[in-house]
Amino acid sequence: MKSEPSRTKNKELVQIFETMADALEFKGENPFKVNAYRKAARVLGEIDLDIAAVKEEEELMRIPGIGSGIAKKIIEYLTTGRIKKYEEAIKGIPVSLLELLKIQNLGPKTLALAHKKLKVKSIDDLIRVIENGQLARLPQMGEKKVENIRKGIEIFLSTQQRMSIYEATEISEEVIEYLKRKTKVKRISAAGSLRRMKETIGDIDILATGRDGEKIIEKFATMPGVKQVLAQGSTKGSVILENGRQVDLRLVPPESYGAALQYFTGSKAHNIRLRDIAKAKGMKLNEYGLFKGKKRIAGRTELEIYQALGLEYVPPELREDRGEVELAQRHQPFDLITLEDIKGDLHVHTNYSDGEASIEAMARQAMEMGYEYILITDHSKSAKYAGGIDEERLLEQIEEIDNLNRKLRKFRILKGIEVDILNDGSLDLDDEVLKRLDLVIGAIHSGFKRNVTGRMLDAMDNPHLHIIAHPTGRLISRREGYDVDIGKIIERAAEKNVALELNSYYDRLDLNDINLMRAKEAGVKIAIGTDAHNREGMGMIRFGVGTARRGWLTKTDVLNCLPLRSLLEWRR
Ligand code: DGT
Ligand code: CA
Ligand code: CA
Repeated sequence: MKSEPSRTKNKELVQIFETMADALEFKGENPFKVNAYRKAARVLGEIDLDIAAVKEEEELMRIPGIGSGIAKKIIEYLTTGRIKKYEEAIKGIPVSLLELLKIQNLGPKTLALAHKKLKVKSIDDLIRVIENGQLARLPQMGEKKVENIRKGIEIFLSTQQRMSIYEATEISEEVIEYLKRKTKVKRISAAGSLRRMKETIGDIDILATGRDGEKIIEKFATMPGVKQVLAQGSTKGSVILENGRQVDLRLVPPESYGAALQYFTGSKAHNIRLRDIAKAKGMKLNEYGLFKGKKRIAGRTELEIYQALGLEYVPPELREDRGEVELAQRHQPFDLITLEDIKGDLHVHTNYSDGEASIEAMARQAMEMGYEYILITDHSKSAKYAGGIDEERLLEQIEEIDNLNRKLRKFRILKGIEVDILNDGSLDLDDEVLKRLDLVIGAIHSGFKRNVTGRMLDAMDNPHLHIIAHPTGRLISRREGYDVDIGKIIERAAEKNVALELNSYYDRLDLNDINLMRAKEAGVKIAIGTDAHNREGMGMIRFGVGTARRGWLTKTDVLNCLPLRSLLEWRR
């Protein structure tokens, strides 16, 4: 599991650097410094290298994103078990306070003030000073600000309890892999919200068949990484892992596997609809099968259950009772987009801005994934915190891409940019340079409260812009998103033939399922990109495609299902 002996040093260092970034931000330190630590944390979390095996500073500095300052601190940690600068950074800040910095709308300055004047040290303290009105009475605070903080707390509390789809996927794959290796399970699959590809997951449900259930459940309950066993029998096991996450394993007989998979995949709302349909046909549906009297007429596979109910098979991602049952009754095939339909990644960073890998490395990764093309989209100059590039540097990048394309066969690196939409709605780079690119993505990265809708609409007036990035700006675990009228954006995007992005990064998934349905309805094309900052990041595409499926998208709705030539023809 996650706590295998290898790479524990990486994990410890990720924690340390993240906390350092938070602490320095709280103390009002220079954002570049803060960012360097955040980046180091991300890099260490993602590289394959086990840091514990490193001896030399030089070795570390070869890792993109690790400079000499960070390298020195890592060596210090490996040799002495501590980092002096870390101790300095967190000095005087209680740990519970650092946690609070993850709350949306609660900036480091406000928190520092609440800490000093009202002795706020924990989330409970914070809720108390909101309830009794003390926070609103602090200088420069007021009811509106406090209301926003209250909303932030709600999001914080709700996402603290649920895990990201990324975390849930990693855990479930490791558990399934482990059980396949160590026990005699036959069929095994994730069920529940994870199989439906919901953006956050409460607990992980796994379903399996196999002889000697007791033994299988015992292996499950004693696997590495288990902190507490909630239940252990011959058909069900339930455990809490070291990281606090819950995993349930159920063993069912093969003749019920389809019925159980259907039942435990949910959603509850979808299941209720199916049960009613069964009832109306004089049948009974439960997790053991579909029955006519005492006779089981289906249960081995999900497909035979849907068929016996007179329905088209409904893909798990659609099972939310949002109209899928009615369509299945009319035998409309769903034809959803699949991972194999994706022909390229339309949002990728390189070491020209805040990415960690070269253009060529990202392109090679894309080729390994079987893509036809990749769109390079580094940040533009106003995004200083992300090392955004100016016109001159972009021209250099264009040249490098041209050279690489001459070298690569049957693959095309497309020239692009993730250009900032400025406060006045104009784009951050000259049209003269933008027009030399294959595709231009516009993005809001600052001024989240400043007329975001108007600025996006203005940006769409620029004929060089093709795609709007992460249109609502939400971060699932930490912020609600811009104050944007997404209905207006969708309407204008349809008019102007501008595509909207589905950003596949697990904490964004923006547009979300509901907005994707609206965009599709309006005839807007969707560009699925990963926003990858390294090679591994391109793997996030699976969450993008999962979300696209939840939004009912087919391959004809998605820009990067087009082969290269049609994609280039699509440009206005
Ligand atoms: P989560 O874990 O909160 O992200 O959401 P789910 O959907 O995984 O929910 P969970 O783990 O409570 O239960 C897994 C599935 O089991 C759920 O999607 C549908 C099914 N299920 C649970 N309770 C009921 C119920 O009372 N009636 C029906 N029909 N199905 C249920
Ligand atoms: Ca669940
Ligand atoms: Ca469950």
